[in-house]
Order: sequence, then structure tokens, then C-alpha cells
Amino acid sequence: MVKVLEGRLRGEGRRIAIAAARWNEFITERLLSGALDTLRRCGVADTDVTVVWVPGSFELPTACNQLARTGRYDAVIALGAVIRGATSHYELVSGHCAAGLARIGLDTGVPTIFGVLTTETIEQAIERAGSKAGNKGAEAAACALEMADLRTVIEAG
Ligand code: INI
Repeated sequence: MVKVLEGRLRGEGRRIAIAAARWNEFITERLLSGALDTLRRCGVADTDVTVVWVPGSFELPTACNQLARTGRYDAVIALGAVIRGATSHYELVSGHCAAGLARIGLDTGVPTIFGVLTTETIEQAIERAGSKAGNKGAEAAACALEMADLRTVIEAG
């Protein structure tokens, strides 16, 4: 018999930290509201959610690293919006952010979720922040709960 382990979207009792970037705040505040809405719908209590604001997406790994290492959270969610524009800054910021967040998850074991939009245009970012292409913040929140639950399920064997 094959044993299949899967995480469920169970939010009761889960403690979640969210780091959000202020850069492109008109987008990231929508990601945050999508994330909070999903957490509430899944049963996470408002008092179990901590939101931290950082200047830009480049700073997300620093804050998430600190949050993950407190041991107080079942998952950490990073929310940001990196929009290409005309410079190579895009590659540097998005690359550092993605690699940094991945490393935190691997090094600490705390699910660290990449809720960062990386788009060519502002229009694409708006589409993914609660209009026609969904809300990446809401997806990140669901992902955080699934991975937190999966961690518990794997540990229980
Ligand atoms: N930060 C973002 O979150 N999104 C961007 O699109 C962006 N651009 O385009 O530059 C951005 N830059 C700021 C960066 O994240 C840092 O805050 C800054 O470089 C200071 O370290």
C-alpha cells in the first residue's frame, strides 16, 4: 500500500508571519488583503497573524529570515511586486529575493512562501493582485497553510 502524504488548508491554531514590501505599495496592499482574507477563511485567528513592512522586495529575505528563526511561526509569507521597467535592477532584486527566500525555507525548515509578483508591466501586476488573473497574495496564503500542514503530517509519519 502506497502512503500518500498531503497538507490540507487547515488554519485553526496556525501562527503566520507576513512580510510585505512597501515598494509598489498600491499592489502589495492588495496582495496583503488577499492573503489575510484567505487566512481568515481557512480559520486562522487575526491574533495569530503578524504583518511586517519592509522598504522593498530586496529586504524581504532579511525580515523573513528573522521571522522564521524566532520559532514563533508555522509559516512565513513574503509579499512584493517587482516590475521590470527598463533597468537590470529587476533581475537583481527579483533574483536575490527568490534565492534568499528559498534558502530560508531550506535552512530553517519553516515554510517560506514566495508571494512576490515579477512582471513586465504594472498592468500585469494589477491583474495578479486581485483582478482578472487572481490574487497572488491569496495563493501564497493557501500555499503557506498547505506547507505548514504538510510539515506536521510528514513529522507525524
Ligand atoms: N523593489 C520592489 O519591491 N519592486 C521593484 O520593482 C523595485 N525596483 O524596480 O527597483 C524595488 N526596488 C527596491 C529594492 O527592493 C530595495 O528596497 C532597494 O534597492 C534598497 O535595498
